[in-house]
Amino acid sequence: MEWADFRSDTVTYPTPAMRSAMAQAEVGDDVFGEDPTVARLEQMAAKRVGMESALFVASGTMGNLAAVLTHCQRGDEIILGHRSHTYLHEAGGVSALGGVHPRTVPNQDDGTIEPQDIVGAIRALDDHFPTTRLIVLENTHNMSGGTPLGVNYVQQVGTLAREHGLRLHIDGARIFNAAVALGRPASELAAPADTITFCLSKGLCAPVGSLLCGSAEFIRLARRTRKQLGGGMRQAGILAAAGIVALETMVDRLGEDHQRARRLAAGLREIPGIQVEHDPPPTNMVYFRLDPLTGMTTQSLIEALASRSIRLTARNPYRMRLVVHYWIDDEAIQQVVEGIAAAMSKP
Ligand code: TLP
Repeated sequence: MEWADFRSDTVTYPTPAMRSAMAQAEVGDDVFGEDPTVARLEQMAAKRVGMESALFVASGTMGNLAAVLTHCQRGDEIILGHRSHTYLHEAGGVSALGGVHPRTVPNQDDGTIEPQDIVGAIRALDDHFPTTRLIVLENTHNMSGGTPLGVNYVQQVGTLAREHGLRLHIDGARIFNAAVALGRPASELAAPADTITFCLSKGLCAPVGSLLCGSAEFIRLARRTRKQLGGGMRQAGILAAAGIVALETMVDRLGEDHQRARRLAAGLREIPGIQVEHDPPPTNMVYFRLDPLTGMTTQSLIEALASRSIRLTARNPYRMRLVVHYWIDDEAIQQVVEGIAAAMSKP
């Protein structure tokens, strides 16, 4: 059975071109620095985001964790949004494994953090306090509707970080969605940061992997951190080969996903009892709320749509996120809107 899967863009499986590149990849032991395909991917990745160097890691979570553990020591503090992925959805890795203290400040509706909130959270030098070391931004901001953070905003935070002797890391899991939506190169969005992580395994369809990018010296240290995390991979060129195809062929098309997401939102907003958030959706995600008075819950929608071979997932009983990606076509958009409308119209 063919499912239309809207749960995430992480569900994307590799394209035929990726499978063939994987089958033919030249490989070596990457822990010895001998995998030419990984080396090529790392060079391409660094270039795309305008950084000196890059490191291939198993996941976005590992990329962010390796970044934080390399930037910080035990007892250091990072400032990040209260709805950031690193704070909410990375199993507390920075504190569990790094002894790093997360200091949350409010994310605004557009995923930004007010610069004055960042400044207000910076610790004075005092033996009572953790040491503020790093600011973490997320672009696009997942929990804020997949909203891209603009170039000016990121520059402002970069300047603020430098003024206060702090570093800036960007969780750019979907940085290319941001770049395409804003019509700016990813390198411009990354320029104010010291480091950035981006994912190959989401909208870009590669099966596995993310890149942590930064200065040559930072990446040299991060390579050791990755080893400590058990992330030194051997013939990883098999995976990197798909990543190269992803970077070469899957970035420019992300605008198609954004267009379909807008079409999806336009269909959903017509359905009584549904309130689309962040409407029109800025990138590839559509968040919506159900009016509790309709008697429907997200669980009942999930069940109703499963009978139409459509997979959905929920944030809570009244809030849902649908994600558009390469394997979602126009027909799937039409089917999900029709399916949700039908389910909502049942007494
Ligand atoms: N996000 C996943 C889930 O974990 C929620 C999703 O379906 O959106 N940063 C951001 C902004 C992310 O959205 C994700 C994954 C990650 C990091 C982690 O990437 P992976 O899953 O590769 O560890």
